[in-house]
Amino acid sequence: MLRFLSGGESHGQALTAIIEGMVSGLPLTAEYINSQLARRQGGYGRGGRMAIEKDQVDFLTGVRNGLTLGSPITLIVRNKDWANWEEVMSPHPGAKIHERMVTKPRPGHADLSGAIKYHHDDVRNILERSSARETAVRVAVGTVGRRLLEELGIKVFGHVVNIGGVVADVSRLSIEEIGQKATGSQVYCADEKAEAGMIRAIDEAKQAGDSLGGVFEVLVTGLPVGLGSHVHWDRKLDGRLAQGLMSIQAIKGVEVGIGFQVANLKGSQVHDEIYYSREAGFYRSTNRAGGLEGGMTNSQPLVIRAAMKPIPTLYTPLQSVDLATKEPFAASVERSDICAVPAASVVGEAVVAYELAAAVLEKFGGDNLAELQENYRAYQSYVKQV
Ligand code: EPS
Repeated sequence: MLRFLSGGESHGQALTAIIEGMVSGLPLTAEYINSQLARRQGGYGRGGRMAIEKDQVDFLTGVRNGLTLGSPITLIVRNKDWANWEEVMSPHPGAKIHERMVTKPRPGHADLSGAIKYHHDDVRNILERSSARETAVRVAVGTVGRRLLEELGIKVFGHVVNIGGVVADVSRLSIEEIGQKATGSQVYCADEKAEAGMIRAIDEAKQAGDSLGGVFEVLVTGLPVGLGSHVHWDRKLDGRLAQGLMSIQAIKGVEVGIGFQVANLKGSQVHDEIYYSREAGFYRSTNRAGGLEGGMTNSQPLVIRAAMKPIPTLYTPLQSVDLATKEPFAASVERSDICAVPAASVVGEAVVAYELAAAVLEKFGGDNLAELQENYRAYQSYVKQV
């Protein structure tokens, strides 16, 4: 069983994670993970914090000589901004907590519910952990999963399909073309015309002191049939993927395949008919299900989208009430991203890669990469002769 725990505050010393259950013998380097961390830091619309951070991972345990050991892998991503926060965020008694105390809960954040629930009169004790800064280490964790998937020929990538209502049209592009075009784009979008509109929308939102959300899509190719299972609710892969994506900060909805459109269409327009040929085996001519049927992969590309709300830390003040005085006020902000949908697409890839790696390890098992690959090959031979 693959599992992980993350720790860390946005302006604390570092973000950390421990991953347990990865096979031994998986080639893994910090450079490989760092390339994904850099993608997460990019994207048009980010704020001042990204000029401070240059996220780099270190392995504290579980990796030796470029290979996983099979033991828990401890990852650390240090916060450069810690240097400016050391006295305020110090773990030791005497920390200068009053210098940056927050009593004004921001609408749309965890601030108010968290402060009440955890008995804090300083909202900072909530916002430091609820911050999307945590996604840096989540990308590092997911990238370990991505590495495993690569060994089986499974490729995961994400692209932005909507920012603030500017919608990309990728209907004429192949999956490979979407990947290539999104990689060269400032907003990780494969449609150049929409990209220009998205950048304009971000500039306008910035001018107006506002923020923008959007939608990203994660695509996965090279999947075998039968990851996940129909037999019980907590083994259904669509459920696990949705939970992973919904747990990303600011994500408000998840769609698989044609998604919510299914509600408006007839059954004959929704389901992917089954065909067979000697060369291809069982195949489909459509992929409306987005590669998942009955909680399992069906060997078609996985297509999953997530909707992100506009970042609720706004330069335009929103009405709220001070926790200490109970006086109304209009929330103000010193620093914020305008739009983090491109970054979220990288986080989404990582989350999907992690869940798929967990499903791969569950299905094919083994303590070592070679053992897992052998099991995978045997399954592929079985599937070919069905
Ligand atoms: C975030 C607020 C901003 C973002 C941050 C997420 O940070 P700060 O409060 O330090 O300006 O930059 O994102 C990251 C630091 C990151 O690495 O993505 C929030 O409140 O969620």
